[in-house]
Amino acid sequence: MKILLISPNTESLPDPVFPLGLACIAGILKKHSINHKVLDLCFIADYETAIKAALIDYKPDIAALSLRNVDNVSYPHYISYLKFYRKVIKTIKNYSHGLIVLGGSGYSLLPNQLLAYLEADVGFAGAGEFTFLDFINRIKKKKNLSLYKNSGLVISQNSADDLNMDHLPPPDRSLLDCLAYLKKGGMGNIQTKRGCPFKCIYCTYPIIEGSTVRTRDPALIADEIEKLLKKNIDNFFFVDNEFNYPLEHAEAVCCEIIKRKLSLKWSCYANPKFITPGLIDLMLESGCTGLEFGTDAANPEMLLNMGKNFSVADLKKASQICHKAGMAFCHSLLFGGPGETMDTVKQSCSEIISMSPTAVVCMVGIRVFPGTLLSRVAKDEGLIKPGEDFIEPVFYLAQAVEKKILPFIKSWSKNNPTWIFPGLNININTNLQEKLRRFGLRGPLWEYMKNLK
Ligand code: B12
Ligand code: SF4
Repeated sequence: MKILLISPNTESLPDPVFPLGLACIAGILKKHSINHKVLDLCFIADYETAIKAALIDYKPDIAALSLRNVDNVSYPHYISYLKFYRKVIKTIKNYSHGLIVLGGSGYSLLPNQLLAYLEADVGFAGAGEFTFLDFINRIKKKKNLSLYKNSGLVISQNSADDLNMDHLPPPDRSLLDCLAYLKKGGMGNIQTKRGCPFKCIYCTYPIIEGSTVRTRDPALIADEIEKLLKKNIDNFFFVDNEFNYPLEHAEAVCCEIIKRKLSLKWSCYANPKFITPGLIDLMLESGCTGLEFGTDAANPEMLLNMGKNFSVADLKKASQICHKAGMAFCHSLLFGGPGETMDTVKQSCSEIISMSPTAVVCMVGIRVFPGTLLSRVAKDEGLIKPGEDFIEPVFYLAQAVEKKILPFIKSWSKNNPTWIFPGLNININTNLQEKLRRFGLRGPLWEYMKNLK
């Protein structure tokens, strides 16, 4: 049995992202001595030639694609990656009769729809290590691959909550060019846990990872970092939904890094509710250069509507703690959720200004995915029609702000250069990003906004 793992993610904004999910699958295949190779299309200009060469040379039984992104979830400058994936799959079919299987975070959001749209054979939704391994073992026993051709079969990791992360092998990065990502401004990526128990109305993370938190042993995390440091990867993003929940685990990870005297820079997403001076000190001491709060709004009504588990007071307190310790921090805002008015938008803006963050990343309109609470609201409001397949994006944008928000943002951003609006290419775009990277800037670009202040 030969498996070709393919990463077709070529997005370079905000920076090229190393295919960690694919490396997790490579890790389990390696552990079980299953013959596999990797084709990463990220830095390849001529994808057709690369695919042809890989398939003719290796003749895999299965081409397994890791679909990280569906689209850039950005409004109004929206980019879909699906047409490119379709071309990739067409090319694969030209040179291989093997099975085509799909997995990945993006895939997991629309498993049946994408299997049909991309005309692949089998899909794996959610964590893929055990489901994919089981599938390969099943095929090996039956010795009949063709059973699954065009099967429409979607296998879900429905017991994700039972998955003990410490039983998993570490991601295997050996068949990928990790340094290429760093050179282009990307980061090494590390997962310290899976799952999120919170219920923000639009959020897909609990769908992808499950809602029960499964933490990894800090010693195993530090082992993984040590190995990467030996390969000169010294700038990391901790990819957890919320690095600082549970607080004790986040502290333990920092302590392990400090104990081993590992020299790295890292950043992460964080929840303002679980920020303490002690944690921020440990984060700084272990090399953290900045954290990104999933704030969404700074107005009591909108925090409630968005299902957030913190208050404006929590946001202020977390911001103050960061300021006091000298930690760079960014608030991510999402304008246009249910109940948003221009008054709530303006209130959020002025509250955030008073917190004086290093930068603000601001999205307008929320990409709706099935299975979220927001999709129910959107359905009730008639935004989602029966039979909607979500392949073309549906953006939720409250009617009260629909016409006024874009002009407001254009004028707001003129006086606020540290506010980034990715969906409007304001204060970030490919040209600017390339220029900054040429100066050798690494890590999240928003962290450099402090130089603008
Ligand atoms: C961390 C993160 C980031 C960081 C990444 C930093 C870094 N250097 O790693 C940053 C902030 C840079 C980022 C940027 C973006 N991100 Co992001 N990100 C995430 C996040 C939170 C974690 C991703 C991760 O690493 N997970 C850990 C790995 C191990 O898990 P995994 O990839 O899912 O892999 C598992 C399974 O999916 C499966 N699997 C994976 N591949 C395969 C293959 C096969 C064959 C099988 C069987 C199984 C399988 O098994 C794996 C192990 O269990 C996810 C949300 C989430 N919780 O998943 C969003 C997410 C992936 N991002 C998303 C998006 C949209 C983006 C951006 C386009 C946003 C933007 N407009 O800028 C950019 C794209 C960047 C790029 N170049 O691709 C979306 C993608 C889905 C979608 N809507 O299209 C997600 C799901 C969030 C969301 N909004 O829903 N992101
Ligand atoms: S936004 Fe953050 S806290 Fe809320 S559900 Fe998603 S991952 Fe969890």
